Amino acid sequence: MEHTHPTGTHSHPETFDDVIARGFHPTPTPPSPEPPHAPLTPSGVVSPPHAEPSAAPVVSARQNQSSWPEANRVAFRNAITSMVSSGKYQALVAFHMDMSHNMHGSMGTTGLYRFLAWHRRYLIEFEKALRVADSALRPGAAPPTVPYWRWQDPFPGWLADFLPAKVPGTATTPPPRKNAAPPAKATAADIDLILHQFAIQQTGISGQNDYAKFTFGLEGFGRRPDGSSLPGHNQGHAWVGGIMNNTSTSPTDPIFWLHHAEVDRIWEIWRQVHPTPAPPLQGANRIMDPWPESYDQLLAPATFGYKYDSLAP
Ligand SMILES: [Cu+2]
Repeated sequence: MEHTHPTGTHSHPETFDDVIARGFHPTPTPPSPEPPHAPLTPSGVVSPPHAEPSAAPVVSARQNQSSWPEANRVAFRNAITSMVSSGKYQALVAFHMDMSHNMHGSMGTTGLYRFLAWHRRYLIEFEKALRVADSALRPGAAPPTVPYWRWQDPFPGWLADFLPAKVPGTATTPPPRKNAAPPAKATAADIDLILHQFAIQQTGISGQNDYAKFTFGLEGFGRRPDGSSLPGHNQGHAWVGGIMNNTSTSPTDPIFWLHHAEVDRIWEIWRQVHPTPAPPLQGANRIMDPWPESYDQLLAPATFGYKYDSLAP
């Protein structure tokens, strides 16, 4: 079956409900292309990608949205509203609409393997833009981070009705959120299964390793021991509904960033215990385009200025 990945302006956009119904289908591993755009120094030596300032970055803790003070919530909303006004927000959404980045398991095996690192790098890009917008509004204030939304918690009430960006390609306001099953979103017991019983997952990939089994469950393709669907990331998108259910334009909803911060945090919780398993990505597939960092370079959040205030599920 041909899988299509229509854009948000398509009359039948692919939804996360569609992805959940279709399930994961492994695809043959493509040949290993050379990494594109390898920056060369005059001596021909590959330079470190994405040269950072030599000073160590300030490392800020991403926090649980439910315990965020009102001042942070106001600052976060104001910064996003400012990014929408400047067009920066829509430019960020456009990265996710470019399916050539191959960053979801709905696209096949390579997408499954790229899902976590690609979205980590995407959140870093968002957080940088958030800091720029906030520093213009609140000069000298502590740099904001993206908070995380634990899936077992209710939808963050402080983001209710906050949908400042229009649907890409149209001038329309996004449809309202559903914030209800079906599908159910993950419970604490489901997150425990994702973290601790990942070994039961059957990806269908030959030679699947622990990384494949873990990310398969976290992205939302997994099964509980009783055979029922194990809710993860995909189900969170579909549960929120509205534009969050659109596989292409979902970052239009600001909850996207908090939802993916939780994906990233759960990955980090798992990775502390399982530091070795890695996706068998080769060549350019290991580079999280359109950014220059490889999978391996994205394994140290502090390098990118963040950590989590808690690694408790
Ligand atoms: Cu997502």
